[in-house]
Amino acid sequence: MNRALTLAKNGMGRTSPNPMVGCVIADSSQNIIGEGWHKKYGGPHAEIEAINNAHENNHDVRGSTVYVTLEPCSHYGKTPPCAKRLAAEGVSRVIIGMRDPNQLVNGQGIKILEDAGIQVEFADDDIMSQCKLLNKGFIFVHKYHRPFVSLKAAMSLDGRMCLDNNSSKWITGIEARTEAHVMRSENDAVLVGVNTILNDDPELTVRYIEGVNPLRVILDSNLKTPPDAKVISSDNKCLIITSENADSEKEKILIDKGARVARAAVNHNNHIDIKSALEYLASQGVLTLMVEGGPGVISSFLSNKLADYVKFFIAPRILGEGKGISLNMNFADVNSAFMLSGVKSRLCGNDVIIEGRLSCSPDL
Ligand code: AOF
Ligand code: ZN
Repeated sequence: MNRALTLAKNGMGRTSPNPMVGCVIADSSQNIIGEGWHKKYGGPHAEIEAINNAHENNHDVRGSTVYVTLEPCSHYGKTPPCAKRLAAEGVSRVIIGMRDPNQLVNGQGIKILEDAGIQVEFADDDIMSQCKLLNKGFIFVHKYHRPFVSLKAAMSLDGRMCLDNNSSKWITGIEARTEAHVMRSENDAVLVGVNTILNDDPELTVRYIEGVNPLRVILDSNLKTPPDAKVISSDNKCLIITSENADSEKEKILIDKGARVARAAVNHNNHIDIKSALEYLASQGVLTLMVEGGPGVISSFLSNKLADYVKFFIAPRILGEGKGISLNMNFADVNSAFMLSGVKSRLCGNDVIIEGRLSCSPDL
């Protein structure tokens, strides 16, 4: 199962809106005779890749044990059902990392296998939680109809994200920038507010490491994004979410420059409604979202309790007045305030990274 998980991760950035899946086939002496993973959206599923790999090496999979990180599928989608193929191949045992939350499958893959006389078992709890964590976005979209949201923010020791004049570029050191690029490559989309575009003119791409560029999303209710902003390019991966009544002339200019523009509901402050934006992103195949915005955007995800994970970079600086995360929230006591679980912390250059799962996030 560990090997199957490692293989699954090879699909990072290429499988959404489908899951990352890995599969290992072992003979009766527990020798690996085939392995595969889901390489890209629309392509063969992991189980089929592993069966083909075994056949290419002249191995017979009859009587074998199949280790797969996700319940084999039961439906005719872009490809025929893997559970039926496994039954037809005559495998004896299937060990599954997690049940498929997709309603098209959800238990029916297991039923096909069992009806064919195949022994089906679930992996242990530790493996199961690793499988769920790997496909947290896939689970969230199927269970909660929104992406899994990770907040990334850089701040000073006194909790400031920028100065009073909004200047915030490079609070943290160069090492932290590489970390942010790793995080971008692990998410389907990265989101900022228009103020970050106006203040910093970021590219929001993966450059310091090798990895797939995420969709770049800007919350911009009045279409203030400058048409020559670096974030817009002709790769069809820049999406501006604006309000119903935003100026259609401005929209046309941005579309001509290569941006996609979508309309979403706004709240009483004329800010894009976070829940509507997330539902729209899920409908566009975004399973995992990294929020890299300034204080306003980070605050609104937190105060709407629509954030699941935080990774905060704390720089050894004191910025004084300026802007920090302001929540407009009051907790009655410290214990009822947001908590992180599974906390990890480490030094990154001269900055400290603290990350963990937020207590307001629903179960995987
Ligand atoms: C994958 N890769 O390795 C497995 C999947 O649209 P389709 O036909 O490719 O089916 C996608 C669904 O199949 C997906 O949502 C999930 O429920 C199931 N299993 N999908 O893309 C795989 N095993
Ligand atoms: Zn399948």
